[in-house]
Amino acid sequence: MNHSYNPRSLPLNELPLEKKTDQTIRFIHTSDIHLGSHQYEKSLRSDDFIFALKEVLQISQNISADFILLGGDIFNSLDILPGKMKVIIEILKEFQKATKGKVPIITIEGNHDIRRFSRGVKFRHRDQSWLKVCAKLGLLILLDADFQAPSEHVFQPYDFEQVKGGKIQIKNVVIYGSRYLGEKPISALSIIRKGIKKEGGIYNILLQHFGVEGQMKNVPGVPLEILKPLHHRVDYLALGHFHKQFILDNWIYNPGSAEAVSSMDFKYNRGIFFVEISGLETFEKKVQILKLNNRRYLKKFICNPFQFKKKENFYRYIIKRLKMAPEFVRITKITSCLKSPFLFLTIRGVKPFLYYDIKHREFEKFLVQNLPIVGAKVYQNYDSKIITLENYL
Ligand SMILES: [Mn+2]
Repeated sequence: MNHSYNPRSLPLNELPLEKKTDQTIRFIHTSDIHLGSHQYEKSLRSDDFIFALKEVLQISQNISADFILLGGDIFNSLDILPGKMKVIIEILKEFQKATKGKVPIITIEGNHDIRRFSRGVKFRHRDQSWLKVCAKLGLLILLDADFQAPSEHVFQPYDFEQVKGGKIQIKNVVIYGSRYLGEKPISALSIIRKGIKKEGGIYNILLQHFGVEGQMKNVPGVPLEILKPLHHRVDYLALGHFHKQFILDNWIYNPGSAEAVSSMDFKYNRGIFFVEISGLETFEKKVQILKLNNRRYLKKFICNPFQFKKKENFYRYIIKRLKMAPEFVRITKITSCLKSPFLFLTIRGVKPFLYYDIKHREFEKFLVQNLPIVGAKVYQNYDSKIITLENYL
């Protein structure tokens, strides 16, 4: 299934600087930035997501992109701290200024962008999102389709005055997009297909927020067979939703999350796509995978030598052992290091006393307080049958 997957990635300093011809279109395709993630737990970590956005914009500027595609889940939820939102708006404004408004950012709403998240309070979705606010401010183009309309009107050209529309043409590329339609939007996909016009000399991109079945274990997605009829009208299917990267049959592209949103994400192949389309009729496509400068992570394994009588002693022993690790000795010397890592810790050896059950949350918090790390995930592997990090990597 993954036969067309090309895992080569390009170091950012080797990006092309040559001038492109008038017939070449360049764009960046990224997704799932999850701005606002982890904001309450650790401010430093929440800035990682903003940094990822900034980096995407910087790269787009460096390669003289014609546009940027964001495949949804740009925000983690409707909850975001005002201070963070202010920074995001400033970054988008600065980008617009630096590129003289000539590099539109085109996006759609993912499931997270419209997620109700006010804890404990029943909140009815009122058709609001931060993406809508950004679109109203003229900072990005938010596409959506009208599924009630007859097929020729499902995708209306984007109207900048009304801040509304389902498609936009940039040079000889037409980008179609709609909001999140559920995990398996089978019937909506047939409406979408009929709404897309296939014209000679036009390269069609469809921007969607869903996954493909089989690409992530136990995560529902659209069967590949259902997508195949779309290929007659869509040259490049730009996806978001699955945080793991995949490329299928040389036309379905999912970049994966821009920064690791959960601890699982650290293990996935992720990045952004740098796409070049050249030739007015032939549309030769070149796709390169770029890796963003994401938060680093460290894997450590500690063998517990004996049954400590007190939990505190066990905790202290683990910290002492970790502090001796060369990586931490180095990091401690560079204080307030922005790139302090995320720690994956597996503890093996002698099982601690049953009466002090190690609570992962509490232990992880303790590790963060006592080490130069930004977050931690603990695995206990006293019994070899337990699945640990090693089984995944
Ligand atoms: Mn997501």
